[in-house]
Amino acid sequence: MGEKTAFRGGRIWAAAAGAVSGGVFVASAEVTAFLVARDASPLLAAGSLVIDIVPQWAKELTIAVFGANDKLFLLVTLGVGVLLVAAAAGLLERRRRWAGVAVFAAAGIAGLLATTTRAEATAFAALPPLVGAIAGCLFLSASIGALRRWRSSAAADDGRPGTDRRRFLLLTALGAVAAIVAGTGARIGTVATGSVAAVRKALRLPEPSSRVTVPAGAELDIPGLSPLFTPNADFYRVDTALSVPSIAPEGWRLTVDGMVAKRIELSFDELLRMGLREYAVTLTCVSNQVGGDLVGTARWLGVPVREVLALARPAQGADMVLSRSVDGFTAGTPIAALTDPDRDAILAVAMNGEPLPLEHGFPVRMVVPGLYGYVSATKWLTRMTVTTFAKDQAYWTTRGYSAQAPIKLSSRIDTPRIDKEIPPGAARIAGVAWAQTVGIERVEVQIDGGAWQTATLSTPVGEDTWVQWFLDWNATSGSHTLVVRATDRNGRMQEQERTPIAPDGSTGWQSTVVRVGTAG
Ligand SMILES: Nc1nc2c(c(=O)[nH]1)N[C@H]1C(S)=C(S)[C@@H](COP(=O)(O)O)O[C@H]1N2
Ligand SMILES: [Mo]
Repeated sequence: MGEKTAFRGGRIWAAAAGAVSGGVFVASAEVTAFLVARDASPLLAAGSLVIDIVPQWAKELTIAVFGANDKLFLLVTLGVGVLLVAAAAGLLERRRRWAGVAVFAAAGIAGLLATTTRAEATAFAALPPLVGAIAGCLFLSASIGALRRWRSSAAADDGRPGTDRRRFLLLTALGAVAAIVAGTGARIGTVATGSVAAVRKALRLPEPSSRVTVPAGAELDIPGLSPLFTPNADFYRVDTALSVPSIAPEGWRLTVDGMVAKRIELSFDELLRMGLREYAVTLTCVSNQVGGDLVGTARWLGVPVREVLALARPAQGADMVLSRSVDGFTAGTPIAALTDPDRDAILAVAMNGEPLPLEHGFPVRMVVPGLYGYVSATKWLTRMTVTTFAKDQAYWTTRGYSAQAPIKLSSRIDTPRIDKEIPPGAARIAGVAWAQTVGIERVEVQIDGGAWQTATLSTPVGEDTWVQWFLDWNATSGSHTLVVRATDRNGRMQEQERTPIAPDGSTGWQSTVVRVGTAG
């Protein structure tokens, strides 16, 4: 009979089991977020939602009362709210099976909406709330089930209440400990390893002291023609990185060492304080085939490399800077190209108006007009060693490519395309041409082996950017061969002879075939 009165406080136990289940829910979501989607914690997503929807006066009041701890206050409030709702779900579940589980399922759906509707959400963002809800529901159902068994065995007084009581208490205690340990562990892990994507998104760069002026007529409006500035999403990407390095600006350091009077180290903020300027530069890959698309133009914000090198004072006799990426890639750039006051070699931090995309070298990369990427454009830059070509070899130099590799002047036909028939009549042949550091003087097009016709050029932004060109043509039905060639401002014509990309870039005039349909 004594055992019968031992079952007391059924409501409190149910509330406790509910609260622990809530903890299991949140902790499982945090662990999943840590593993697959660092910025898809349902708790934080709910927090952001609250920040977005609470009225301004409430925000100001919170900041007035809690100061810089306002976010902590929000999270603690949210945490307490979650525990209260979960405790209520425990009570509901005790009264009616599935009633509490339904509350958890609803919370899971709310979490799903919160994590998946954010602008930067990936498909993985659905996992943390899903896994959390499933784990929470299972735990709630199991613990309230154990509580029920304890109660009924106490009522029946069949000698098992002691065991059932221990089972319930053990389950609840284990759940609580596991939730606290795994939940805080995952949260700390997520914060410590930070989502660099989120840091990048929140990063505000200082205004540059100068901007690129884009003259009237720099951009032609012709369907099928490459835009003057290549959108970041369309910009070609070439690197040896299996997974994109993720470096937070806070932890970033640039070391300048080697043949220098003074070895220096710069933080990201120190680099920014040197003053940003904007440059328009066309980047080109040595692997670009004639007519290929491993070339693109962007507006970059950066600091001249020569100003950074000047801080370290390179020694006489040095003729190369070996730049190194965090992933081990290296490029060897002639020091003359980096210190030349007439060439805007920069350490770039932004691309087309936003911090460098992670794939394009966040937080800092090199951009050197006129040199192929593999000898100059080191992404995820971390070190510049002043040295000599005789002493050091860069990544691609030991793999069959030249140590020195200026970009070869080239031209490309963008439209009409070889794979798309056009109607007969007035047509526009258009494309781009580049001769970085020199500029394009003339682009000529030859149709079906006839006379070379001079194309109209867009107004150049500068000698480091490509120009667009077009030629009007009266297309007649049938197949036609188009050939393009460019001449730079030094009077040098693009080489006609075809050579492969190795060891220092392809040459040759692009030739393409256009099919023109019949009228009507
Ligand atoms: N860290 C690193 N930087 C790198 C490379 C690389 O493999 N690793 N490739 C280079 C090459 S070959 C080119 S053409 C350019 C391409 O820059 P993008 O991917 O931003 O277009 O980056 C250069 N910088
Ligand atoms: Mo490249």
